[in-house]
Amino acid sequence: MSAKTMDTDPGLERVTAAFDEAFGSRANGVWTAPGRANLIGEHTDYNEGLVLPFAIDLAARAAIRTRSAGALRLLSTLGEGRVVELSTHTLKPGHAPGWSVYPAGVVWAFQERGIEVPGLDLALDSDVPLGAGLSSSHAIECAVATALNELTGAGFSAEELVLITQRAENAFVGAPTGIMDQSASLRGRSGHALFLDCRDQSTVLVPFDAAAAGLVTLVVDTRVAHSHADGGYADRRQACELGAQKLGVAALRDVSVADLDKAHHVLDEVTFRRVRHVVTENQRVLDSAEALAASGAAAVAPFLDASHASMRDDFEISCEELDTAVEASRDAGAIGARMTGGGFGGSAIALVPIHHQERVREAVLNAFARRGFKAPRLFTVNPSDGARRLA
Ligand code: GAF
Repeated sequence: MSAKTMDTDPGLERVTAAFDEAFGSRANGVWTAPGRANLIGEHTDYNEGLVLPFAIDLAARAAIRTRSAGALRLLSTLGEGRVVELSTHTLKPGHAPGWSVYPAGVVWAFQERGIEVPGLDLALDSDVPLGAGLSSSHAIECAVATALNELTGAGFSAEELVLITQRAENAFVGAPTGIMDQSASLRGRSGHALFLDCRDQSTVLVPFDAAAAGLVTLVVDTRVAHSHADGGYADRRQACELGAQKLGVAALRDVSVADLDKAHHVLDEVTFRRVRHVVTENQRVLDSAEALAASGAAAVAPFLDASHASMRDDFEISCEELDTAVEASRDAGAIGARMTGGGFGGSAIALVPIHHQERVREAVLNAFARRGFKAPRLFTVNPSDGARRLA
């Protein structure tokens, strides 16, 4: 591995050292995949709608060496230092413990696609905060999928890898998620947000340069842990499916803002509000992508605020900590803010003028302290490249 790559990714040294120590030899290679922040377009992906996420400069890494037998030996620097031993021959949903469900799920999903996966020694490391709504699980899955794609010679396209990692997440991990997170992690590009049509996986890379607009993208990790395998996410997905069925469409993607009046008479009050969120959110994604392309990062700010209100009031997936993060940052000078990701905890993002950054950070910390919430973690993120081989 070159000195240059070692310099540019501090996690590389960590993961190779962990690998060497656990397995007593060198890895064949190290692959990385980033977490994501979603600029806008929440709970639209599984409704075949539109999203505008970006890959962030926090990532997972997988150091891997192939073995001839079917043994999977898995280590995570975030675990208790214990190597989890599984077999490629007997993998099945529900049988991989703790964090090992993510790499094992990807191996399983490759096998399901007819790819023979050899035995593997695999060490994981990540600096994507866990359970913070920044897609730490997909970062691991996408790093492992990118590695297996090369090591097995499978040669899947990015679009196929998206579906394979979604299958791992849905059927092996047990979280009924859509395709946004892995698309951002696999297909993101430095300096850009990824406009993705989740119906056909077509994409447009839209330049997203906060600094050029005098802004930073501040993340407020509320440290309220969430899991998409919990009931809330599945419940919202079901409400959307019910709405689509009652409205006689294949997916809520097919409902426009102009159709909402009619939908009001057909749906019960709660389902209507769930539907209204998705329909108006799709429109906000379109408007945001256009505004971003035409006028730069500051132009998306009003859509972030409207998106947060819709998630808080119509989709009901925010929580007091997320609302506090959004309100405090807006009051202290952020030009737009919203919760990001699946909700029920996790993180909010705020577009903050660089010169107000300290004031906003302080205001958020103070607001959390006043309300007796756990202190949030605050950091900035930048759009980064998607999954790739590091060394
Ligand atoms: C989670 C899921 F993984 C995504 O597929 C998406 O539905 C998101 O929540 C909500 O927009 O991150």
